[in-house]
Amino acid sequence: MNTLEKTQPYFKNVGKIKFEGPDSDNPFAYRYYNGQQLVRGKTMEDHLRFAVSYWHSFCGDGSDPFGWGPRPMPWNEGNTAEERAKNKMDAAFEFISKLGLTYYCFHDVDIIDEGENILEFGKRLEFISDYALEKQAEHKVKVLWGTANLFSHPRYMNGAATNPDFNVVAHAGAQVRNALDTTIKLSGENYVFWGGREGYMSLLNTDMKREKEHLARFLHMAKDYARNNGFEGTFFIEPKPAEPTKHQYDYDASTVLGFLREFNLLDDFKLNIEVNHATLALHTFEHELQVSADANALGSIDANRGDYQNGWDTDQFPVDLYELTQAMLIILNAGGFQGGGINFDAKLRRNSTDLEDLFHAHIGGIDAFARALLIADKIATDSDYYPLLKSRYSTFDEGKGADFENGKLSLEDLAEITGDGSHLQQISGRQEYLENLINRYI
Ligand code: XUL
Ligand code: CO
Repeated sequence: MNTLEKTQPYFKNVGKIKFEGPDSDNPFAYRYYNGQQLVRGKTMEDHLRFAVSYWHSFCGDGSDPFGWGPRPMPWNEGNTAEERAKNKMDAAFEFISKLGLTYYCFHDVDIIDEGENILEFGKRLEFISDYALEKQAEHKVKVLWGTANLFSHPRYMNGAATNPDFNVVAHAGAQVRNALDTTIKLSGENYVFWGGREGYMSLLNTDMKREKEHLARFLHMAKDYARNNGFEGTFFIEPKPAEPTKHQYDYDASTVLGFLREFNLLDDFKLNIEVNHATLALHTFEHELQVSADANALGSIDANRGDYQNGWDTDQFPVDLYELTQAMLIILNAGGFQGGGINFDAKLRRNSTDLEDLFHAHIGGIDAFARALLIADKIATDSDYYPLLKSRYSTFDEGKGADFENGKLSLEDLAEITGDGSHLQQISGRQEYLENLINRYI
């Protein structure tokens, strides 16, 4: 008997997760996520475009800086890298289909071990992507985005595209070329750059200007290569301020937009906003979404949540309806994602060690987002939220306010209009009223 027959299916105790409605007491059912249900003329599935992330769900064993991983991962069995990679892929597709989802996201190193060197790694990627093509067709599952892991291997300790040593930059280029080839072969809809080590630990040994120029040059090369090889999807940059480096160049959405604009990359690149990265940058998730949406660059999101007491990237599954409702209001108002979706960049807690825990985590996150979508839609259609927001700026809709917006007034005109200032009124921002409004609809 080979390992495959012995262990499959991996999630024996769980069947297909179905929508059973809010009154169901089945923990292995959706209460709110009903993929085919229409919201504003579009199915929930098309609004939310959920993806399972390969790294947390099938590679992460729960290890942390203080201890090795307690999580059993039966799919890690196998005598060769190829066999192990196939087993892991079987587990991944079993899981994604049982959740009834359409997408997954991966790093190159998630789907097969690197091996001896980059040439060997390239061959292994060709092998496992052949298998992925079969699995995708069989399960009707697609790639939301692919990426290259340019941060785990020690060769990248000083950065990848921003490494002060050109030889490492070239190696990163080879790895990204292979990851792009794999993504294109699997009809991946997008490609992500998260610059984990593109930044510095100390400014004392860093020529920041030169490193950022190298990053831009590298992104242009990757984009040109992908476009020349038939990739029509969107590239995403995923901002994060720090961790693992002290300072990351893709600090937050505003910083990344400035960078993309400076280096003429805005036509091809949009943003992938991650909740816990936003809060590490001392912003709310909603703030980062709004900054991206205002620039017409809200590409995708990495869904998770941080911990209010811990300062690091805890990558917990999302559960907070109040926060998610605010996020969905922005996403709906932006007309949805530009090419992307909702990738669960979230991991189980170290002590969640049952195979079923992976289901509870995803079901919870999926239902929380579905519920937030329904609530946000109700707020948008039934409440006075948007009219109130709009009316706050109504003095700019006509007369002198409209002249101001249209650039028809000078500073002297403003002084003349205000006169002695005696006609100014106090107008409440009504923050608490709006906070209660959100709660009312939850
Ligand atoms: C790390 C992180 C990454 C990216 C992909 O904080 O979010 O997993 O999403 O490299
Ligand atoms: Co992420």
